Amino acid sequence: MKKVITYGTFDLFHEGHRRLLERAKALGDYLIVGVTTEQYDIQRGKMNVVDSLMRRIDNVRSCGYADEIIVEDHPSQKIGDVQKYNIDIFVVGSDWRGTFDYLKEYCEVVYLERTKDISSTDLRIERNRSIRLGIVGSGRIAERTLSEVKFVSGISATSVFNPRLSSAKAFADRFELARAFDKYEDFLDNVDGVYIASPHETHYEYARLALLAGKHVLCEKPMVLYENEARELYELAQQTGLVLMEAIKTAYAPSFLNLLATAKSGRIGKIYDVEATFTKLVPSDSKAREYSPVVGGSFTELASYNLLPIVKLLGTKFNDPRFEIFKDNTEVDIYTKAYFRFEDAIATVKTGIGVKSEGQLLVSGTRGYIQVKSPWWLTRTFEVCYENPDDNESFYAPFPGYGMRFEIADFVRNINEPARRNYKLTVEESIAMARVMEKFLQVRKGKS
Ligand code: C2G
Repeated sequence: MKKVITYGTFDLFHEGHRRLLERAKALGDYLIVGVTTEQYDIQRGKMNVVDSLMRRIDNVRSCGYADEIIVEDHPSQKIGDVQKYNIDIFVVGSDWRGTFDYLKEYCEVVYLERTKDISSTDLRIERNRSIRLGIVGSGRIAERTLSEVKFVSGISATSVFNPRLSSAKAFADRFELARAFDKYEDFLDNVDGVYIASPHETHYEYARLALLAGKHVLCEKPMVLYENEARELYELAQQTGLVLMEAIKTAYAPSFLNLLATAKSGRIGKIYDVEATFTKLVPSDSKAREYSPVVGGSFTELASYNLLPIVKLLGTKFNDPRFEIFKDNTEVDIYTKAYFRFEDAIATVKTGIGVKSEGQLLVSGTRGYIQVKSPWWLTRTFEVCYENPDDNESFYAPFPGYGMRFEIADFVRNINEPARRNYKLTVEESIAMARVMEKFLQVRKGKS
């Protein structure tokens, strides 16, 4: 008898799950399905699981392919199960290709092509339909975000748009997306929400058209470069009852949220200073996005991150920022320092694509300071330091993968619960960031 095993969360049981189990069963005579526990899903960074373990087991059972159902509750369980149950074939979807090759020592490992379009005609499954996410742009950031989508339940990337059809098609093939488009309207017709990761200057138009077509929008930072554009988009989202979120991943990460709560709780006293640095050396190249003449440069590329802790901790009521801009031989800034004066506090942003510095975040208060070492924007640990170093405290929270799964999870929750407020990055804060970008571009232009 040929024994097959497969594992999964099987949340919001859908056509992709059913087809996977059907094909897994067809590979042998006896199918064992491992269903993950809540605790294990939390541990492995799976977000937004909706159904209880019992319900997920019931759904797997009622689809009729499993001969036996077991529970998976820790990372190293698979090797043990393969041995214990005398397994011949381990099966999983192709979104995990390569990950489980270590099992080849114990059994055959088969990656079955994942189902690209999970819409189903089965009524019971249809009720649980996932949000169909369309990807705008097919560069590196889109790739990274895509690799995170599979960790969020209730959403599935199905389509990609690129004005160059060949690029869209190559991307769809590589990431097993159902459809590739070069016509934006057709693309919008096929999705429920879009993730915009195209060049900065195109965000506004893509976001506007998506909202007008009734689609939710998650837009890479900087969402827009002009204050009135930000206002217009948020008004449009409000009028249409759609979700519009600026994708600054740090804003949604547990450790960063913990840092904000710690700083706001008065632990370091009254905050007088926030200093945020982000530098990323990029070789000078006129073809690189970072050096694109009008909207490239270190500040537009990186400052959204730095502005985040400033607006979160000190608010949005600052005087016009003062910029020190260094251009070297390029059209754009390779290093910028920006000063923000609040009524009784100051903040500094340092960004560099041609100058390297320690990428730290430092929040100074009357009783102590909070320090997050580089790379602070991928916040994992932070330290609260006092006059007496013996009193210092360390905090930690995981930041799995590339970290986009938190913002994607919030995007899904905000879509499913329309009354929910996006307190992690408010409309006002996002608009304030656009105001800063606009001011910066004005100043930089004036200087050229
Ligand atoms: N799947 C699929 N097509 C989809 C979605 C999922 O073929 N559109 C497959 C997955 O590749 C997996 C199974 O269905 O083989 C269950 O998917 P999930 O519930 O998302 O579970 P997953 O997180 O993939 O867990 O130990 C757990 C395993 O590592 C897999």
